[in-house]
Amino acid sequence: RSMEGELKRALRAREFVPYLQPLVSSIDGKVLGAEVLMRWQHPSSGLVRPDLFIPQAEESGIIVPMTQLLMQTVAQQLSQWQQRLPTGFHIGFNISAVHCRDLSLLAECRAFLDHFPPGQLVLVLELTERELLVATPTTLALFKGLDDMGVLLAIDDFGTGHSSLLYLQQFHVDYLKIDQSFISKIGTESLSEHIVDNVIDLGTRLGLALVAEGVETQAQAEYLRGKGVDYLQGYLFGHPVPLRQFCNERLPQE
Ligand code: G
Ligand code: G
Ligand code: G
Ligand code: MN
Ligand code: NA
Repeated sequence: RSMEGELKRALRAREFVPYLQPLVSSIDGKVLGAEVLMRWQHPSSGLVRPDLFIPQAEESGIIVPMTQLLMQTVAQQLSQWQQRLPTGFHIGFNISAVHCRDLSLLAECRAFLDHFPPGQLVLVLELTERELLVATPTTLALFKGLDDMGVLLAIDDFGTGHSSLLYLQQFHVDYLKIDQSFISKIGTESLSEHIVDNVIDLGTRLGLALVAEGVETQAQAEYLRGKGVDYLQGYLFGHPVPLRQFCNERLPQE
């Protein structure tokens, strides 16, 4: 069977499952939200990491129904934890550029938010800086509609691409997620360590909230807090785990 056929089979069999990784405040370490990371629970190969199937899913366009199903699954499962979800809890999904070619995301985000009382959840869409969107009437209408709905937009892998101020304004960007390749240089006392300062300075000058990804050490966390980075994510605070485990272990007790 072709990879595309195998992905279609897996989609029908609902083998793509949500893992959640916490997003914490750099000030007090409080869990403010989570990023949803897709995993493939393959019947014979076990758990497959996304870098092994997301690129092919994007090429064939199957990533769109895969993401739609992931959003539905997360909405259904998470709504069962409503009593323990703090008000304003952030839930982030990774969205591929192919998903932004029409306006379907508007209805999908609306359906997601409809599972929760107004204001309880903040929906965040993460778009990678590696594949920047072109400003067309459709993409501008899409992101205007999302903005009107209160959906936040984050630029993922920030620092690896080349988003301009105009780009960030046109698409109503709210957050920049600093790529983990920069975070890993903190504390190495190398020339490349200083690149992270430039990325933070750029983000700060753009007036956007900053999230650091891939934080693995206390030294990195302290450095980032000192530089005014508000949100941290990484193995130091928690690995991506199945949704139910995340809710059991990381949501505040009633
Ligand atoms: O979860 P992990 O660390 O293995 O993620 C590897 C890559 O796969 C990251 O670039 C991440 O953004 C991407 N990824 C994970 N889940 C999704 C998803 O649901 N949709 C898309 N488009 N990318 C995802
Ligand atoms: O591209 P995106 O940022 O969506 O992907 C996040 C990826 O980084 C996921 O594959 C996730 O499992 C991984 N990740 C998350 N935290 C850490 C970390 O602290 N260290 C490393 N090496 N990878 C991480
Ligand atoms: O076990 P794990 O690698 O996910 O833990 C990483 C960090 O997250 C550790 O600093 C640990 O103290 C913290 N942590 C683990 N579980 C919880 C939890 O249920 N609540 C909080 N607040 N922190 C936790
Ligand atoms: Mn991401
Ligand atoms: Na990233």
